[in-house]
Amino acid sequence: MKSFFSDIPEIKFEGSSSRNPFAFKHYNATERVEGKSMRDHLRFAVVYWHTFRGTGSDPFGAGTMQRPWDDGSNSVANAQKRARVAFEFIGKLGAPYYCWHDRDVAPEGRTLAESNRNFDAVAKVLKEEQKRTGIKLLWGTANLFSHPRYVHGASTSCNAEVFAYAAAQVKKAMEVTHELGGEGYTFWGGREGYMTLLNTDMQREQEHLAQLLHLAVAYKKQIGFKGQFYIEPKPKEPTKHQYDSDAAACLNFLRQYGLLPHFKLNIETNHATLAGHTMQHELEVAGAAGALGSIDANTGDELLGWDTDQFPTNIYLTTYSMLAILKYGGLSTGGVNFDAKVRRESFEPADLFHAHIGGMDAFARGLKIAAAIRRDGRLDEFVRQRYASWDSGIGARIESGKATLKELEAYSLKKGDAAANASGRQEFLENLINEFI
Ligand code: XLS
Ligand code: NI
Ligand code: NI
Repeated sequence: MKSFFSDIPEIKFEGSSSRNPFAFKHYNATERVEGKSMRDHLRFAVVYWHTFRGTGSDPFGAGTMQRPWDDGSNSVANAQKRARVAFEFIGKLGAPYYCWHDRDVAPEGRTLAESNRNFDAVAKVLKEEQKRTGIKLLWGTANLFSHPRYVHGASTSCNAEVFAYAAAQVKKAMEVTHELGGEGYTFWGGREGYMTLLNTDMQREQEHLAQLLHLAVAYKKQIGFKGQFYIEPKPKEPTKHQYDSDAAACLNFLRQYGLLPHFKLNIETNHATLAGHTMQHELEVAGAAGALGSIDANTGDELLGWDTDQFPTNIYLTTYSMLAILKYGGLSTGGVNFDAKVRRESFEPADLFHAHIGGMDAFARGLKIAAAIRRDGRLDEFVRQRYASWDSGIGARIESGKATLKELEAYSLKKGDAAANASGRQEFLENLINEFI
């Protein structure tokens, strides 16, 4: 096949003094950090939807992206060609993984049967390309939000026929993920929420969402798919309120419906900020519950209130993300998936390289800085000290669950006022972080 990126070299690590825009300054795949290669820590993935299907259109204007390999048609042949180009791109970049929705890779047909045939025809090419390049599928997912049939949601639709159709789509997407050796499968509740409560039976809708997930868990077992299931929280957009609104809401939902053992969370930065949280907060909530699975790495614009899905370049963001990820043992089945799109104004193919190189370098720096902070030990030691009153005496007794209210009253009456508090030292700790940035 004709090369579409012949003017762009394979992206290599050249070190921080390099001025080559088509080189990594910090991401050195084989360099070891905390005993593991950067490649294995970060497990970078390229998303098919933004990178190969994004047109650059917005509510006020048409698409702008120059994608010379794409004939603009909805044909299977075009989709197959695009797949080969995608692997040329991912291979040159040196990312080990990619992710897709069913409808990104293959065109939707007039019937479900035709859609499934189209999907199989493109999956055949994806499989060949995976084999040729060694690039692997981090996770697959079904697009249950773009088609007008999903106007009222998919599994949470008021229309049972739509639930059935969504279930069929999930079944097929799971099969193809399995066929391609996918290491995970993600559920993002695209329109699983409401626009107004006036027309919504929220309890029933949530039960239906849980039902679809239970059906998927059962089918996973049936076909022997060993990949990890993920739920991706997002509070709003396209709906006013999405049921999987943030990490805490997802965990509560999974627990309530007996699904927690089967799922981990896929945390996306811009979704965290839309929920009014930091990425670090969401990672902590997931990690503390043993449910930190994967991340959709992007960033929002703090002055814009929607999911702008920009590439992450902020070193504080990547440092805080990697601190949380390392703290909870790293991404095992998951990865750093660039659910991000180049700006509408960045319409040349070369911009796709700049965007990914920048994101990968930002995460590599975040990883190195987080590891250095951990090696230094002062931050951890400060937190350990801060809770030292729990390690012995009355604190240890409370933690052990043996203390009663009566006993604590007697203790406090005898002691008088609680012991003086120590400073939280926020500014000191912020300065400490800056020593490493
Ligand atoms: C949209 C979501 C979506 C999921 C996959 O905001 O981030 O892209 O990651 O369905
Ligand atoms: Ni996402
Ligand atoms: Ni998103």
